[in-house]
Parts: sequence; structure tokens; C-alpha cells
Amino acid sequence: MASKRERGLHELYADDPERADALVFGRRTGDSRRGFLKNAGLAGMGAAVGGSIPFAAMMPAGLVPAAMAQPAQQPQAGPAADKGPKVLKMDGKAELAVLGDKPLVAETPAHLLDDDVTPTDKFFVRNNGLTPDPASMPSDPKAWKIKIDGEVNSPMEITLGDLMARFPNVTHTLMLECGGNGRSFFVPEARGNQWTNGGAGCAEWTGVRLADVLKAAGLKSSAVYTGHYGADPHLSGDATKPSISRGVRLEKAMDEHTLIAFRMNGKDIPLIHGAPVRLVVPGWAGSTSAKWLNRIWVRDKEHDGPGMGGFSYRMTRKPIVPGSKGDEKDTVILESMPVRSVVTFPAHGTRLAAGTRKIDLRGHAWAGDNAVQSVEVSIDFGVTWKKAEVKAPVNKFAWQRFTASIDLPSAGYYEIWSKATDTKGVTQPFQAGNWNPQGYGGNPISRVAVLVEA
Ligand SMILES: Nc1nc2c(c(=O)[nH]1)N[C@H]1C(S)=C(S)[C@@H](COP(=O)(O)O)O[C@H]1N2
Ligand SMILES: [Mo]
Repeated sequence: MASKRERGLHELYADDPERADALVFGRRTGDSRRGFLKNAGLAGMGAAVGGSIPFAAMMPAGLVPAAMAQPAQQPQAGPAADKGPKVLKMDGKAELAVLGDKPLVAETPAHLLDDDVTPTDKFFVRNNGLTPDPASMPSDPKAWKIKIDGEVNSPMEITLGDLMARFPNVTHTLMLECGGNGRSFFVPEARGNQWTNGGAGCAEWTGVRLADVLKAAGLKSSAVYTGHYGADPHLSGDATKPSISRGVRLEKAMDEHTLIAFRMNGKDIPLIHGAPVRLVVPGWAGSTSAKWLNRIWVRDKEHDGPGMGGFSYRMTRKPIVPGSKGDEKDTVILESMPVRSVVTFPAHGTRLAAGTRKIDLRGHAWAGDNAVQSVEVSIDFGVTWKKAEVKAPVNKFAWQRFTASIDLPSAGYYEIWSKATDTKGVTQPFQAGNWNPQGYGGNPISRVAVLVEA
């Protein structure tokens, strides 16, 4: 069964806010204000996070320190040490954080998202069904077949070998991000895998443009949507039942960056990432990027495969009461992913040597279909912000590197906050907002706790 991620104080706050406050803020029953940090509480919190808090006076009332609220992402002493996630043990994969084992779901800890291009071993994994049995694969990957049918003049079944030979091969560095990335930041908890920010990666993909293939098949004027199918068996083991089948509006399918990809970072795509061929629909919910691709059904209406209905990959149109059921009819399909930034160095939970007074931090930011315009960082709980240097993306739909140098006035506990703003002027909120039943669009500012030893 899926192992549920320990979420520490977030959960305690949901279940028993009184006790959580007592733990974090030293509040006793009868104290008047929840989350009001008294002197005794401050000492208690300092003890809990492992040092004094130089910017304690700036801490918003009720803020749960990141050191306690978020599991450590690398071995560390201190309160978060025993809350670490289960670690993936798989040939060819780094030690990702396992969010579920059936289906297999594993995210990349923020500090492993530090490379300019995400190496294949560090790339997150999201299955909805079972990984296809290697024995079921053709011995020659080039013999793999993909069917293009539906609203096209010349339906075709083309082998991977022919696909590679017939259409121009292109390589782009593209963001792939799970639709549920950031879900763990919702309070109360939303249904699904409890991603922090690591359901995302930016690899170099080589393939052919889906647009070229659809043009060759001859789109009918009735074509408006795609439906994507892969060869992975349904969780039940029933191979005739798709585990998931999502699609995109034709406009996105025809984007020159939407690829039928057969190489990842210059090598054949590994089985877990969709060998021998998959879609890469950059910037949109990752569920549209079908792995083990064997069919694209061009539709004359919105696709209706598994993963298209109910609350799946759907946002509520109007705000609803957090934790309530919502109404399916009041939802819209999640398409472009929202703006997000992740501090990739230093790692959450890092202890810095006594005397450290400066950090050169870095991270990545991205924004679905949009680019990132600016990133700001703060170490005083958001009272003052400093502009980070932000690099241009290497191509459209690649993430962007940000760097900043930050002065630390003294020893103690700090949180490095980062906040990105996209080219439409949309920025990351302080808290995951617009609560929806399956928790999409959770993109609050990113927080990394560090401790400068006294
Ligand atoms: N056939 C198939 N394709 C799939 C999935 C799946 O379960 N089956 N999962 C999707 C989801 S939800 C995501 S986020 C991405 C993850 O790709 P990755 O595992 O290579 O990181 O693949 C997508 N493609
Ligand atoms: Mo996903």
C-alpha cells in the first residue's frame, strides 16, 4: 500500500491545533491568542529549532518554523531528523523520496534539483499503474508501434524506427512537472500524493514534434483535442484497461515544443520514464506526457479517458470552503502549471559552521507556459526581500537558474525564502491558496531552514 508521508506539524495543526501551538509556541490552555509568541515560547521554539532566531521579531504570528514543518531532505540532527521520507532504492535512480510504492511515486528532494539539467537518475517518478514488464517490450525498440487515429484523414500506425527517420529530430531542455506538485502545502490536506516541490525536473529531451506527426496524418477540421495512451497495465493488473489517459487541446499538441520523445539526456529513455517513447508536453500537468506511448487518438471533443473526469487535474472555478467536497461542475482543467521557485542550495536542514556570515544561494524557478520575470529572496520571514539574479531559460519551457548572495548577521536559525514572479506578473503566495479537493496549484514561496552554529 502507499506509504503515507509523515508531515509532522502540518498534520498536528490540522488534527489538534491546541497541542501543536503548545509545542511550537509554548502556549498553555487559557492563553488568549493562538500563535502569539511569548518570551517563554520563543525560548522553547529556539530550543526546538536548535538555535536562537535572529529575526524572531519578524516572525508572523502562528508561523510554524520550516525546520519543524518540513521533513529534512538530507541527514541532519535536530527535530526533523526522524521525520525524513522513505528513500527510493532502485537501480539507476538516486535516493528520491518515496511518496507511494503502488503505484510508484517518488519526488526529488529540492537539493537534488540543483543541476542545470536534471540528470536522469535524479528525475522524479510518477506512475499511475504498473511499470510495463520488460519482457513485454519488443526486443528491438525501433519496432515499437504508435497508432495515430481519430479525427485524421490518414490514420497511421508507425514504428518508432520510421518515426525517427521520417520526421526532423529536435532536442530541447523541457520542464516536466506533476500536476499535483506542491500538494503537501495545502491545509487541510488535499487528496493524493503529498508532493513538496520535487514532482518536477528539467531534462534534455530528443524526439520529433507531435505537430509534424499530426500534420502528416492530416488533421480534420473536427479535430480539437488529443487522447494519449500508454502500454502500462492498470494497477489491477488488467492490461486492457488504461492506467491513465489524458490529452490536451489541439493548440498545445501543435506547439513546436510538444515532443514525441525517444531520448532523455542523450540516452535511450529508461523503462521507468516511459521507454522506448513518450510524450513530453512541457509546462502542463505531467499527466499529459504519456509514457510508453502507443496511441494518440485525435478527438472531436474534450478527451474523456481516465484522469479527465471528476476532480482529477481540475481546479475549482470559484473559491470553495477548504476541506469541503466541492462541485465537479464548477471545475476547469488544469493546463499550464503555476509559477514556482525552489532553493536548491543550501539544502533544507543544513548546519553551517560557526562564523558563517554569508551564503551564496541558488535555485531554479519556472512558470508553466510562461517564463519567470524575477525571483526575490528573504531571510527575515518576508519583511525585506532582495532581488536574485535570474538567468534566461536555455529555450522556451526550460527552468531558470537564480542566484543570490545573502548576509547572515549572526549565529542562529534562519529560513531562506524564495518567491518567483512570472511574466504575467503573477507571484507565489505565502500560503497555498485556492484550496481544491485534489490539491492542484499549491505553489507557496519556498522555505529552507539553515542553522549557523554558535
Ligand atoms: N502511460 C503513463 N504515462 C504517464 C503516467 C502513467 O502513469 N502512465 N504518469 C503521468 C504523470 S501523472 C506524470 S507527472 C509523468 C511523470 O513522468 P516521470 O515518471 O517520467 O517523471 O508521467 C505521466 N505519464
Ligand atoms: Mo502527475
